[in-house]
Amino acid sequence: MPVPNSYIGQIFSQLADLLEIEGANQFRVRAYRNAAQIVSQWPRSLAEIIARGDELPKIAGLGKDLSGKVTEIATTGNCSLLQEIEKRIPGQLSTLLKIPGLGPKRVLLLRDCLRIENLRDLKRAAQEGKIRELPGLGPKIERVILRELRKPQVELPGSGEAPEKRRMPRQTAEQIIHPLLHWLENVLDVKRLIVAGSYRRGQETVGDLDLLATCDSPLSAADSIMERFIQYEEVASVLARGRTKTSVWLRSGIQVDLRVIPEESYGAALHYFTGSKSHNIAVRALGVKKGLKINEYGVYRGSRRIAGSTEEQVYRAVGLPYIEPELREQKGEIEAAFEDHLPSLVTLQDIRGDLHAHTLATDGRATIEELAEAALRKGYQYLSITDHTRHLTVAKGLDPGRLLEQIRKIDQINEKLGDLRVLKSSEVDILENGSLDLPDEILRELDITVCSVHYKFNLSREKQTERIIRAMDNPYFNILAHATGRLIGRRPPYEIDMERLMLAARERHCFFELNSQPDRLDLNEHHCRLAKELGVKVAISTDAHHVSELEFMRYGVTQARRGWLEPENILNTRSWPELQRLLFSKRSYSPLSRDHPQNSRDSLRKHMQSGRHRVPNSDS
Ligand code: DGT
Ligand code: CA
Ligand code: CA
Ligand code: ZN
Repeated sequence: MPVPNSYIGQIFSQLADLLEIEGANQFRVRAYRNAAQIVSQWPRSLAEIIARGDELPKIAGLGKDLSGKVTEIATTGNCSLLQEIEKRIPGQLSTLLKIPGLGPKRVLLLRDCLRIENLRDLKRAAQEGKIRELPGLGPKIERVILRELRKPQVELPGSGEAPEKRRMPRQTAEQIIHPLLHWLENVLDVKRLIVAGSYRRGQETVGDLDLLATCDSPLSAADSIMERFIQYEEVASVLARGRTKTSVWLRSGIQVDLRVIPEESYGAALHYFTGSKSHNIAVRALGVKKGLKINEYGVYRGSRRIAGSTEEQVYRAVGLPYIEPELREQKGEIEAAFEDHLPSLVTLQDIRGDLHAHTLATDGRATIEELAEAALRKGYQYLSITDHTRHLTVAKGLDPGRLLEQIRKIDQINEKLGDLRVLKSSEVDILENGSLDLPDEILRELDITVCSVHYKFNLSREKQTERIIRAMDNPYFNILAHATGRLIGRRPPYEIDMERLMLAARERHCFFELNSQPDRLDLNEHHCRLAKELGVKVAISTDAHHVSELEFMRYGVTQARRGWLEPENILNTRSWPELQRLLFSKRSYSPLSRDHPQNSRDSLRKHMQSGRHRVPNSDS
């Protein structure tokens, strides 16, 4: 059996860790880390391509050297470079990497400060309470280490076990399902084709894909559609084949279940296979109370079928209005439906602009003009250019001089552009002490800011929360970008007290970003609901690094819908003048006003006199 992409990815990620431990060039380390990510999420099996004797597709981020390694791993199951480095690295240092929370930097710290070279040393040091004393570690990581070491030993990848059944990011699932739908569309007599399951509910990751096809009774097209399904070139194996249900395993490592149902059962089947299971159970229970039986074929009173061709009918039969798929998680939606309090969820059409995008000036791959033209084509009213600031050197972050240059350029572009306003903005680094990475004199020139944490992820919950609140005190802080720093499947969120942060944001007239990058999607759905409950507005932003990534807005909107958000809760459903009014309210807030009302009045007076738009920073 060919090695799965995830296996190749794991080897790359091991290589990155070991190279980092060895002190290799950081660009080389990053190249392997990127490659690990790219390869793991690549929708087609690379080993299969190689086994067929085909050439590997051109994959951005995978140069000649890395492609060579992919071929080596795919054909031999091994990587000679990995074996070499493992030999070079003394003792069992690399085994320490298996402990969650221990990356290369910490492993080196443990070695240099406590002479820890293997799991036994690690355990002893943790038991003796020595690890908590190291800078950046602490009692929590010590507890994690002890807990991990009590578990039966974690296996390194490549020890021959079956590829684990992992949940797939939504974007990857999307890339896989579209060509398959296209392939199936051509079957004669198929009326409808739709993806149900967690995918339709908008979950950020999916376990498997559930496809529904309808045709006229008595399922005239069932045989031909199943036949075409198993002939799809990406099918690696057929798990089960029946007339109405067939399951296959695709080369990309995901299972697809296809069900064929009669057209008149469309609504009942769609409802049934969209789930969630717990939502369905609750709906069926309501049916039972009314003497109804609900299954995937319809709603029945005794043997008489009373509904089932649309989902609306199914809900109506149990006395409910239609419930959007994103809400069907048995998390209050049924109660809300009964009380007629279902949210009117935000849609892509409600979005008026994008408040986070990067250009060639830092780590983006588009010019301001290209992004602006694309935003204009989308019918947006505004687009923020938010390049990084100087602290983020890996992204060529802008210093005040370069930012001023960009500001002037945006002014010129705005004179030429008709209906779109390019907003002067910045993704300002929040420094470790909570100050912002640009002086107020520069921040003052911007229309809006997004601020974010890009380093020191490992601060305690308390410290991280304080750090961000301190940053929000700055009068030019508008939106907290990617609030948890997580990368789905790769990096856990950093520790913060979300409720406290949101309360602080509300008090300071700050906002939260829902980052639409498909591997970020923070805020998660629970955070979105919390924001709504606490009255904190959310900006759905793409954080685009390329023109095509402006399309990521749909992932953000889906996530917002899962979080019950309505247009009213979203910042960028506003027109620019409305948005400006919301930003304006930040002015009336000064951190000093809490402790020193006099100071605050003074600064406000000064502000009025100077005719400035915003209150000068208290410490400037
Ligand atoms: P996933 O695939 O793990 O991301 O999550 P789902 O929700 O797509 O789950 P899946 O694929 O097992 O099933 C799809 C839907 O079909 C599920 O949401 C509800 C329905 N379903 C599947 N099996 C059963 C079952 O045994 N009983 C009931 N009531 N519903 C089921
Ligand atoms: Ca599923
Ligand atoms: Ca399934
Ligand atoms: Zn960022």
